[in-house]
Amino acid sequence: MWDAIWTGGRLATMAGAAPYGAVEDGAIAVEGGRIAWVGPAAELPGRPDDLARERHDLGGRWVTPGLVDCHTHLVYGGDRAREFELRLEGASYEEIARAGGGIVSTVAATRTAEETTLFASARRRLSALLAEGVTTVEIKSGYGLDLETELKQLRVARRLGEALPVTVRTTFLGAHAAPPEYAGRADDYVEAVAAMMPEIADSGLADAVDAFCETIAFSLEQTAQVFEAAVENGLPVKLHADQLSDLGGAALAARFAALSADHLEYTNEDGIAAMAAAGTVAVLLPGAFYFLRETKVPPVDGLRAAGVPIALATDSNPGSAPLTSLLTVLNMACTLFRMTPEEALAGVTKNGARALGLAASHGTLEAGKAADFAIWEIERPAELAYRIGFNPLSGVVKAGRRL
Ligand code: DI6
Ligand code: FE
Repeated sequence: MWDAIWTGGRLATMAGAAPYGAVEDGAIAVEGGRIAWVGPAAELPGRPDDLARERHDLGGRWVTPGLVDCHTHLVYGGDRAREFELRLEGASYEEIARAGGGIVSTVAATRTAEETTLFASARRRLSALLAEGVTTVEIKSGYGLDLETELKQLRVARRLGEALPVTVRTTFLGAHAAPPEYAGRADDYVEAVAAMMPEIADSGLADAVDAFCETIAFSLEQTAQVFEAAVENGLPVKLHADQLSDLGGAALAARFAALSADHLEYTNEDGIAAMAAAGTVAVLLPGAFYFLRETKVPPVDGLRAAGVPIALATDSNPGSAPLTSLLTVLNMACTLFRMTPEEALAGVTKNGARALGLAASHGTLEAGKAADFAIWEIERPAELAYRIGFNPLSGVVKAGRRL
């Protein structure tokens, strides 16, 4: 006997050859938090009532894998609404960053914030994501820029995963910006970040290491130094690459077998080829593109042609993407980047999981994977990307448990 079975629904398994991996009149059985069986109800090995202790009728609704938001900066203090006003008066994101605003202002607010305050504000943002079917989220540090505050952010991220029904993967982003005490001494700060790595790894609070490789942040050489320290300490890497200029960040990420290279607006052909060869996932962040009014669209055709898996994420952060709606990201990816609704959904399921190193356990509806799925009141999966600001979620199952 399985723990529970869901029947009478349509499944977008995101696995197999059919569009969306669709199964009409499908069934999903769960056992011990995992999917025990999934497929057409007609192929079940018996009558549903005889197969499971609990039975649920999906009433013709669609089921997708639980959504994965594979790039967020959810834990931070303060807000940047004033900076938003300044940008509307004509200041650019780079100008504000150079003038000591931007990331550094959030760093000041995050350093002084109590852990309970950080937890409460991040919990509200995370809850907004979960209300749209997210069951796995990545959360970065990067607003502490000293060991103590980076660990504080990572602890809050871990605690969020314990308090809410969501799998949290954490990322150490010490190399997000040089903090004020290292102003004009980026090389020294990079050395300090590399020196934090053993303690970060020993803490068990970080699942990966990220850096911001950009003219206004860290160079290729500085990024490589951070990555070397990460690899020495057994942590996989990912990179904010080629967001505002073509520094060759994607190729550097690939050289370190990065899980993902993210943003990629300016990534060139060589970067794409290197990512394809290394199996590095492209994480596109249309929310930041929209909010910064970028005009350079990431090379979606080139990524597609090279067979690089494309994931999508909110990049939820106070400066460039104050956004807590992954469904909105699906629409933006189609409208702004000309991705298909099917590609967009794959970007927040199968490929999002892959970007977190969770391809074997998450991201598709397949036997053996985590029983994380979302149930939607829709007629066709494309609706998830088509509507704006409408939430058709009707239920979520996390690790086999109905929420
Ligand atoms: N790229 C981004 O878009 C965010 N960080 C990064 O490396 C912006 C973070 C911020 O402005 O607070
Ligand atoms: Fe980011």
